[in-house]
Amino acid sequence: MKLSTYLLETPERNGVPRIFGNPGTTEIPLVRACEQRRKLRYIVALSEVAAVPMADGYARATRTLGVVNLHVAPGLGNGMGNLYTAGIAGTPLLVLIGGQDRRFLHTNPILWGPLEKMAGSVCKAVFGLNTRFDAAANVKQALRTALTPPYAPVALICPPDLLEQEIDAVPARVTVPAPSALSAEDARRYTRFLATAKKPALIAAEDVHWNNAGAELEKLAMALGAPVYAAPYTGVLPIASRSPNYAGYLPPSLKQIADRLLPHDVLFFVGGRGLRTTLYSEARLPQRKAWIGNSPDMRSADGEFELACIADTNEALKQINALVKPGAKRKSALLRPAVAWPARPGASLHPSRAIHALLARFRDAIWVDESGLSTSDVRQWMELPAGEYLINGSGGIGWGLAAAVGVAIGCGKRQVVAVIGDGSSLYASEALWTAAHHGTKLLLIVLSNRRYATLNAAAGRLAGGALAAFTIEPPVLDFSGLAQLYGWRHLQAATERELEASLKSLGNRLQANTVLELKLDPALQPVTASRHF
Ligand SMILES: Cc1ncc(C[n+]2csc(CCOP(=O)(O)OP(=O)(O)O)c2C)c(N)n1
Ligand SMILES: [Mg+2]
Repeated sequence: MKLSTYLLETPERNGVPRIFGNPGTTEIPLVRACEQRRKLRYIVALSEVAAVPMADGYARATRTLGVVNLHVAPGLGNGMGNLYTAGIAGTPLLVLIGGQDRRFLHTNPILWGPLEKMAGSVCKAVFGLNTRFDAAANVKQALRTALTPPYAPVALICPPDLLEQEIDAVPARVTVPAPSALSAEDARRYTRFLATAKKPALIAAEDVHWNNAGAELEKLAMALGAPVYAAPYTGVLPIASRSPNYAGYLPPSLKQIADRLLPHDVLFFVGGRGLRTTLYSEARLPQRKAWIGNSPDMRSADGEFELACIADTNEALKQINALVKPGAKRKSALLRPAVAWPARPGASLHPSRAIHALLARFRDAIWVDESGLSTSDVRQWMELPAGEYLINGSGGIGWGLAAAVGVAIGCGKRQVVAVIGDGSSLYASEALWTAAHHGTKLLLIVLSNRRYATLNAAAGRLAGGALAAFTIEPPVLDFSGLAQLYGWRHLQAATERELEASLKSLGNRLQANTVLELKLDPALQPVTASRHF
């Protein structure tokens, strides 16, 4: 068969039904082969900046491998910021990169570039298709590497001249190394370690999502009466926020984390590679610590781990749960910290009251959150199942809108809600086209404060006050124009009454992709705004 067919049929036989990408001449063999397949679909994004988070959001929400196709050097360059994000959040992505036709590569044709070097800076491994003899083995190896934890993007460079050649290979399922459990002795060690704790805390991150370990984590938390915190910037909610032991996301500041964890004597990190924080702050974490997770690249923010094992977190927690003395099921006393509920402000729409109302209205939806300074409000009140709240995870904004489109394509029957800051919504807004083209029914809530309010909050700390550069008006951005450009419905609300009317007009289930633009008074801060720095 042609290598292009093999390249598509191998992921297809391994459960991949979609490839996201922005194609060019080098992708013509691939796109043509895709159009001849019955199941596999090539989902066009209008830029690589949108294609990568679409594949990432799709992968996270469906807990499967995402595949994205990028066009030679500039296309790969456009995708790199969001490949970085996928790597930090630990998403399994196979990145098919169009190489140049090797017959004239020595002439430096347009779009040529150091693909290996570029991809190598944001992918955990880079493979190439070099000859018809190594091609099948390298396709399988790239796929196997992408499916093997720790998850991250894996690149496969695909020169189109080779894709047209016949190879002698049969597509098949690849064998992925089985996830490892703890040794019996290590399982006992963790259990003894937890038994010495008076007030343990569990800190969960992405591995819990990918290993499907939320239920085992909840079981351990119940047995220990320990709260479960999500590590700061965890890209997918690792445990149900309805759980009686869920204690919220840790704030992205070491000082605030230290304050929050002060009542605890033992910290058990389940998954992840450490604590991702925003600005430098001075603080100690004097607690005894243990870690378990998928990546050898883990680090302790302060002090050292007494125990650390690389293992599948679901298997490991099962083993530990089998050994933990079955105590009475205990709820944690330490839950999300209370906040003062804001009074209704005259005619304006308070951002916290708006978020609260929207969470109540769409409590059964999957949420994608890049709402800037409102993010901590969303986390304060959300009551969502594990895996159904997604953020970029890296701090790299411009991911959320396109990721939500990927989530909506992956979870066709579910309502998806994206809540995005006005600034963040404009990095890859062309993703709206892909949603319209595929008839998703996404709700995009744009928080229009005409500011980079998060940066002003940081400037308050670092520069003594807001900076002119962080005001993004004039002109006043009118999102109805954006909605119209891409064939989306547009609603807007500047008061609580208008918000109520908008929600009413949406009905029980959205009938069309809708932008709901909330016109906010920038003087009104989210009630949890101080948690960001
Ligand atoms: C890729 C990337 N570019 C720039 C930044 C810096 N940055 C952090 S927050 C922010 C503004 C976010 O604005 P908006 O989405 O309107 O939310 P708000 O802060 O107003 O709540 C920017 C530009 C970043 N984090 N990532
Ligand atoms: Mg803003």
